[in-house]
Amino acid sequence: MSIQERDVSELGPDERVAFFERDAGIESVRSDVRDIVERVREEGDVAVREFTERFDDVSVGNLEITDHCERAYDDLDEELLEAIETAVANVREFHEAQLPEDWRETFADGRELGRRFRPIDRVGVYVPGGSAAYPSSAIMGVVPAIVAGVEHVSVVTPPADQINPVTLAAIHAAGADAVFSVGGAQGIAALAYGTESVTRVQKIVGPGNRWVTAAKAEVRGDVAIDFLAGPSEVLVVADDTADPELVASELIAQAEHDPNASVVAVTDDEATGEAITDSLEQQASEREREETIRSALSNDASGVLVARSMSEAILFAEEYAPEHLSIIADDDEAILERIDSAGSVFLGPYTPVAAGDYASGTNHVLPTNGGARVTGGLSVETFLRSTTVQRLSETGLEDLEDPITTLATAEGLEAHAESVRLRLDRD
Ligand code: HSO
Ligand code: ZN
Repeated sequence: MSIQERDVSELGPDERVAFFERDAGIESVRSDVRDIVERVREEGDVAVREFTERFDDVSVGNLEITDHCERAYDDLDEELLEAIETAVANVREFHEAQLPEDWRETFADGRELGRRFRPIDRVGVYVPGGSAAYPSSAIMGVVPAIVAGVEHVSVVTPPADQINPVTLAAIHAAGADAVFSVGGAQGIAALAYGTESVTRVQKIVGPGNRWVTAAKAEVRGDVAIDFLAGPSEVLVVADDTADPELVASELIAQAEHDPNASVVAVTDDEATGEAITDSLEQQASEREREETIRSALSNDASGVLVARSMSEAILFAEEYAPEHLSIIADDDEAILERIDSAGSVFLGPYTPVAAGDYASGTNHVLPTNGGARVTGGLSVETFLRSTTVQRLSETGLEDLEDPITTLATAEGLEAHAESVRLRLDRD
């Protein structure tokens, strides 16, 4: 099957639902995941080992593999090492620029108010493995936590016959404190509740497959999480100045992640739309992961869409709220002005999504399934908590006496009112 070519204005209600109400597809594994989480919570390492044998077909010795990461780093070939170090440096630099400063300000009437930011103490990062081992995701999860000042960063990653040495080296380069060879729902449960080997954390971040995502949904509440991320998505807004081959290459690139990836091009120019479709066909057949790519292209939430105007194209993009938004058009800044919902935006022909996936410095752990309507991707703030601070002067409190005591009385909370009066009636 190939990609659907449609006019935006002719989409029916069901088609619009398919585009705009994407979900992470975790329902089908929910009850299995609940059992796994429960068993790990109750039995710790024993259950972790059992599930690892069952799902990964590996019997692990030591769950902790922190030393292996250092060795993998030392043994890695020069070119890979340099690539990792460049990515780490750029991601660190961008995230350092996000560090908020504590502040205090004196507002009118002797009210001194402020905010301070402190890192979360213990954080867990899930690093995917399996058929898609992602060293880059290790960097994206760990570096911002380190920059935020997190005291202890644990990583869990699934064991394969042999865990990808590049992933291990990247975990080390990123600066993780402890690394464990456990993946899937059991990895998330181990981080959430702790086991004999794995230290319990307070927040879990990072992308994973359906099992991982369902497990994050399951433990949420007992532990904080970033968000529930589904398969990769990209939406390209293109006008008639866009090179159709570049547009198609963006769709193909994200399509190779997952048969359930969602990839869309929307353009106000019919000829451009047709050329994108042709190029997709051509490029798909040239790629190593052709099968995965073709599945993703044929998804209900994938398509080449022709809009009657750029405004209609922009409205579609806004409603889609993609994980990645690429704008390849003459006046890209004006288009961006009209977009509020996107995880990460890529402007112009020289800015492929792959730049943000690996090395430009922005984070690639981003909200999918329309999550960009309400949240952004991983950032330094993900790993910080904020505290407000205040000091009132005597006159500052005097000025607030009436509103506080009046509201407290209205709420029937006399002791609140009294705690104010007591201070002012003293002399
Ligand atoms: N595009 C993915 C991240 C990634 N790409 C990792 C390559 N490696 C996030 O949707
Ligand atoms: Zn990618």
